[in-house]
Amino acid sequence: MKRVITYGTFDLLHYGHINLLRRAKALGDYLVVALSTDEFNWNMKQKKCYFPYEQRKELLEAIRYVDLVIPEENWEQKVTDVKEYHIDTFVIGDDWEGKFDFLKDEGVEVVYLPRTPEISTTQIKNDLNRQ
Ligand code: C2G
Repeated sequence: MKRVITYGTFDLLHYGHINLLRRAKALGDYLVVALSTDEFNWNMKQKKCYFPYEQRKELLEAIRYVDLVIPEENWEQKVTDVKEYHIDTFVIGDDWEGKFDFLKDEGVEVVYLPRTPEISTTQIKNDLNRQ
C-alpha cells in the first residue's frame, strides 16, 4: 500500500486541482490531502478563502482520488505528517519546486508535478470581477 500526501488550499475547486489530485493518486494507492485551515491561509499565506475549511473539506472528500483529508495548520507539520501517516511520496505542484526537498531526509519521495496552465483561484476571482 503506497501512501501519498499533498497539501493545499483548494479554494473554488477547479480542474487544475483535480488534475493534481488525479496525478497524485496515480503515484500510489492511498492519497492524504492536508487542507490549509482558514487561519493558516490568512496568517501564513495571506489568502482569504471564498469557502471556509469545512466546505473545502467536504468538496475534497467527494473526489474519488482523495482517501483522507487532514488539516494543514502550519508549515512545520509535514515532517510529522509523513511519519504519522506512513507516507511514501509527497506530491505538490511545481510552483513549489525545491521547497520541500528536506522531506527526502525522512525517506520520502518528493515529486513536483507541472501545474495546469491558465487556471487558478485568483484567475477565477479576477474574471468574475470583470463581468
Ligand atoms: N495546482 C495546479 N495547477 C493549477 C492550480 C493549482 O497543479 N492551475 C496545484 C498546486 O500546485 C497545488 C494544488 O494544486 O499543488 C493546490 O493548489 P493551492 O490550493 O493553490 O495550494 P497552495 O496555496 O499552493 O498550498 O504547504 C503547501 C501549501 O499549503 C500549498
